Amino acid sequence: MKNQSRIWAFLALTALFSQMACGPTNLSKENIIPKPVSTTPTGDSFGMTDQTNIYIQGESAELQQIGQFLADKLNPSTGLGLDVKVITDTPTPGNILLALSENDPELGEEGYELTITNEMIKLTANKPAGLFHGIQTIRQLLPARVESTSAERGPWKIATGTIRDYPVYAYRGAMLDVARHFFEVDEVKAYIDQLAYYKMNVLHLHLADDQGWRIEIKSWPRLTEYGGKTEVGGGVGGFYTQAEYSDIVKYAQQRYVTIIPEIDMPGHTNAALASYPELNISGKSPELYTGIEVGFSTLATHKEVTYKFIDDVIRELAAITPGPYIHIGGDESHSTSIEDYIPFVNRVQDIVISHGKKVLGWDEIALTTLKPNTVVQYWAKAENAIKGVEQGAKVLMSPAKNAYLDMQYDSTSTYGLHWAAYIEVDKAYNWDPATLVPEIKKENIIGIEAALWSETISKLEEAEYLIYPRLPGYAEIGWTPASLRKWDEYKGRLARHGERFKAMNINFYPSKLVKWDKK
Ligand code: IFG
Repeated sequence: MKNQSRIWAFLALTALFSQMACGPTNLSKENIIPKPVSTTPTGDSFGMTDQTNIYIQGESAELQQIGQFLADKLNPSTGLGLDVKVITDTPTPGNILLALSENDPELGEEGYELTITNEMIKLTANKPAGLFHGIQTIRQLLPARVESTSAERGPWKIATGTIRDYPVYAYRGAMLDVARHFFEVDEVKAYIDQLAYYKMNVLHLHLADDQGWRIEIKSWPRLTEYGGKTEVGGGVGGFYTQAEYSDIVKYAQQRYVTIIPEIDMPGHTNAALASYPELNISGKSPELYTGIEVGFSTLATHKEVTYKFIDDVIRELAAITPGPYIHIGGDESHSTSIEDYIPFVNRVQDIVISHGKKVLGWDEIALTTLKPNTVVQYWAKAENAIKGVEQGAKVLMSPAKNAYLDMQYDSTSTYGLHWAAYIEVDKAYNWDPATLVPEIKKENIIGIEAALWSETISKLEEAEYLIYPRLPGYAEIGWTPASLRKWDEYKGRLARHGERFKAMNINFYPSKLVKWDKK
């Protein structure tokens, strides 16, 4: 008997070492999030060495930048010194090739095809955005320690096969409320990096609210000089100069993330009202506000100066926002009568459109006459979103009971609120935007957005406790067909991302619903 067990032990160790030596060989056993549309393993592995380089087909500066992004992510941990080189024909074995394909309609604007043999990694896409998303898959196929910014031991091998992948929804976003508590430029950039890692492509910045105005408007300087100087709890607040905002926009663009700025109105405007008396119905400014009540403020919707103000704000914001949308808020306008709210929102839509942008607004705006390209962001009242559908508007799905990242996991959560629901990581994943509200069909939906309000958090580390581990699930809901999404299978992949969160210094909530330490 003893010999028998010795033989089994020997065989097990041989298998283990051969697995480590020749690397992973089953591409369909990897833990990619979002789950790719199709994966075909070929049972071998590819190893990066210090001879490996990244080749781009053609002189494109954009491909160069994408190649350099990959090199910058892999070199610190692997120490392989990957260079980016231009090539006109097929590179020699042992390398990575990025190339735009002639035409692969199934992949669309953001899809990619990743073909891995034991000699080469070849990534192709119709557009650079697709290559950029494919880069994230390559990163996730490598061991979690590849995400470390310090030297890690190899080998650096990935399983061979082919992945063909493309998203269900075009809009896969997150919202960060920088008004209740201000977040520094570097914190916003770190979040953008994380969104890109999970193939999300929109960051909606909630730039103004009762507690603070966070974006410099040169024609109304007191908005930030005075209206930006505090936050919930009475802290020092802060704001982005237009140069800093443009820096964030550029950083996001390089990661194929679109910035959507929000100026919430006519409610949620105490910071503006405190800065300029003329914007108030009474002509008098309220004090700066550092609490967390909502619904008590309104712009003076009957005064012409209000629309001059809005036109100036939207003009300056549109000029530094390359993305197609400006979000006008429109939520919780409890101090604005509906008779005043409707013409106000109608007029604000015209102002945004006059500056070449499309309108996004919280679901209450569906009570007004929506312009052709206006999008309704469903957060609280399905009946509002349905009114939007009835007007022919697209819906952005952010149902508070499923997609509000500031909801506590359970009653013991250190941060967050629970007015909408407690949202554990399974509830955050177990819903389908296309069937949640029967009257809102897939064709009415532009995409999904997970919203993080910052009443109870004031820095990225605290935000990450609420963002993770739920964000990857929202990324998968936005990217992967619902037919491929099953919580019991997903939670196994998510568990393996715990090591990735750690390697990226992400302060995640270790939900008990996930076996984080199972090897
Ligand atoms: N609702 C408010 C937010 C924020 C949120 C906190 C929307 C659209 C509750 N409006 O969500 O300003 O206070 O969970």
